[in-house]
Amino acid sequence: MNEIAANVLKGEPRSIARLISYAENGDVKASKAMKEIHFSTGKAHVVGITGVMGGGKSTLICEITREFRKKGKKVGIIAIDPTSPFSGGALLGDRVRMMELTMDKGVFIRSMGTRGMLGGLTSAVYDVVEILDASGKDIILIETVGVGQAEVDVIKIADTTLVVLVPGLGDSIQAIKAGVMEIADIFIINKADKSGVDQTVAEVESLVDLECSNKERRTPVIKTIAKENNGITEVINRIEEHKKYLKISKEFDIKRKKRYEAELVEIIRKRLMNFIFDESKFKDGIELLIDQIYNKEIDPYSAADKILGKILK
Ligand SMILES: Nc1nc2c(ncn2[C@@H]2O[C@H](COP(=O)(O)OP(=O)(O)OP(=O)(O)O)[C@@H](O)[C@H]2O)c(=O)[nH]1
Ligand SMILES: [Mg+2]
Repeated sequence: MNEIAANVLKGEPRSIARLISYAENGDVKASKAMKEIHFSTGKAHVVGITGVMGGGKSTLICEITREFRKKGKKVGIIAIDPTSPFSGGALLGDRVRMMELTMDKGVFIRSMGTRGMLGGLTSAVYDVVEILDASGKDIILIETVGVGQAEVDVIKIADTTLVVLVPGLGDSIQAIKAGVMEIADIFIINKADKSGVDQTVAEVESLVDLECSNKERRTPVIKTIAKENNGITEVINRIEEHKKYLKISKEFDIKRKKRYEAELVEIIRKRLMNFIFDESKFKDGIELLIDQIYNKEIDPYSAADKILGKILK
């Protein structure tokens, strides 16, 4: 077996970090190792955490991690495009607690940017999930920031999606409008120490009533004060309840297959794009075709046929 793959399977942190970097850079060393580790994956439960900016997602992740660690579970954390890891707050909210997690060998934390992507999650996230899974993590927590495509994309990867809202009409309505209603497996109303929390809970509950009236499972709405570790046990219980529900209802298989579908499409897309734009013989051809399109010597569709014809021949 490939050395880096073998070390990842042993859970060796430096090899995990190195393989992730290879994957992010599209290094051939990554695909070699990725091919081998796949057969040791599938055990980790993947939890996506999304929702309003500054809602306490990182603080929640920190507390959820601490709770799972008490149960002896190993945790992988992926923070996608953290807004201000070094200025505003630490990557995981509270600096002291974040430090504590960084020192813990049972926790692996990685932050990733979304740069270079046409919206949505960076394709390397699929690789990172596979790597952390293969390395023996029981739970993988993925935080996405802001409202947009990344939020919606995270459900293609996550088995369970947590949507974090905070007291205040504006925020909750805004998040729900953004199509968050359908992606939530669990709603969390964090900052329950703030005024208006009961009203927000009632609003979300009534939206859940509408959405789930003809569904097998009703999306739970949980109040938390992440900063004070309040309500976290309930969050853990609900994640475990949802995991059981997925297994019983067979939704688990559907979700996992969707994830592999998205991953496969992404790998093919990336390879095709590299093939077309990076190979020098093709690149010249493309520049020539662009000139021809510009000069009205050829139309874009016929130019695309020419390029694809070279690949599909
Ligand atoms: N009052 C109150 N503040 C909280 C609570 N949980 C987190 N915070 C604070 O809210 C701020 C934002 O917390 P983060 O955990 O960084 O929130 P986030 O959602 O990860 O933020 P972004 O990643 O920037 O979108 C921090 O100052 C936290 O200390 C809570 O339950 N109550
Ligand atoms: Mg955060």
